[in-house]
Amino acid sequence: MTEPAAVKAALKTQAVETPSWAYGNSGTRFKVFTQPGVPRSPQEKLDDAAKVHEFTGVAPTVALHIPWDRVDDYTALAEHAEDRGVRLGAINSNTFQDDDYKLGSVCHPDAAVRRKALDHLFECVDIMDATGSRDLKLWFADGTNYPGQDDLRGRQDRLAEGLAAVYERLGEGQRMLLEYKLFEPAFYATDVPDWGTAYAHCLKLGPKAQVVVDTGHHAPGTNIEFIVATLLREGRLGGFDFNSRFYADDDLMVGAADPFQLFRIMFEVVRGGGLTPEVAFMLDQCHNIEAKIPAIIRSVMNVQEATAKALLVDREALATAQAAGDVLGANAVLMDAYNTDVRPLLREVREEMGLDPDPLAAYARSGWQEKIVAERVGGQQAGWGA
Ligand code: LRH
Ligand code: MN
Ligand code: MN
Repeated sequence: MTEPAAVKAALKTQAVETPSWAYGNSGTRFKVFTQPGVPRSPQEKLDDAAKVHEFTGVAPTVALHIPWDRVDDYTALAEHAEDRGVRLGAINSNTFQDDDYKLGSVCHPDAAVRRKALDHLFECVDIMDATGSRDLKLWFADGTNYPGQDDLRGRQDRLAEGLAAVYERLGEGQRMLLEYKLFEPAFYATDVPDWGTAYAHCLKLGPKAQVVVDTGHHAPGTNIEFIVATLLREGRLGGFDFNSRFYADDDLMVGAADPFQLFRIMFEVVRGGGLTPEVAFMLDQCHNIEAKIPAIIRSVMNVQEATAKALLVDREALATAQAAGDVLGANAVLMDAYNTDVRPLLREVREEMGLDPDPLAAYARSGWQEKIVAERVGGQQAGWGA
């Protein structure tokens, strides 16, 4: 059994990055619902993210999405974040919302469009230079809708060329995280559909290229913890986009649909030595119908609970049962940890960190929600889900 003090220490140093776009209005292709008090600017998104960190103590960084968070002065934006006790995290590129990208971005058959996409990716690296961000997160909506529409192999060649150019541009201490997604918006063939494709490209590029696992980007039934174990084993797990799903890329609160899956993923992270800053634990969610800041607090708490349970697995007993071929015994060790109520432990952790043991209640009491509802009129759309 892992010592309680070690479990607590690990939980105190855990860091969950929240996404700027989760603070804005969002919805589905049918309707974007507006909520009172949502941020009107990237600065206000950071103000809200700072509240999540204030009440959880483990959400010190905020991911940006460009151009959704475009500002004139990124150094000033980083200072704004620091003044509020948070830092800017991963820079997410966006090569999917312009008309030019109808047939793809870095995989597009037209060199001029590929150039435009590349220029955007270079701009993102410039922004990282200004913000001090370590990670460039790349997700490409590239793909085709019909067999024969474009040459599958040719698109891979163009992708490799684009990625190599971005890799070249990375500075000291910077990384690129390549995100895969099974389908959507392309319905026939996506150019980076799975971890194997992402891994193959990263392997060719070099150690600064890492794979990012968005938990909503797989076929139903996919064993995501196996992918996590494999990538960690190969030293190529750059991070997560956490969220949960019932059907496709639902972007619901992490741990809401399947807390057992989140536990299994976190167990492989712990088992593989991945609970380190080398693995970025990011949320990628949209809160279409629920209140945003409390939903993000809840999500951070869900990650903490899964992590606590993963840390509580009696690894020695598990190894003994596994070596003895004790199928039921080994399974029971894992389930014992999963079935532990870790909420009292987390309350203690928070108290020891000088926080309120109940972050949601503390936020509700803080008056922040009333303040932003009163002060902010005309909140920004997240830029996603419209
Ligand atoms: C794509 C994705 C990717 C984008 C984000 C808004 O589905 O997961 O990470 O940047 O959503
Ligand atoms: Mn994502
Ligand atoms: Mn997604």
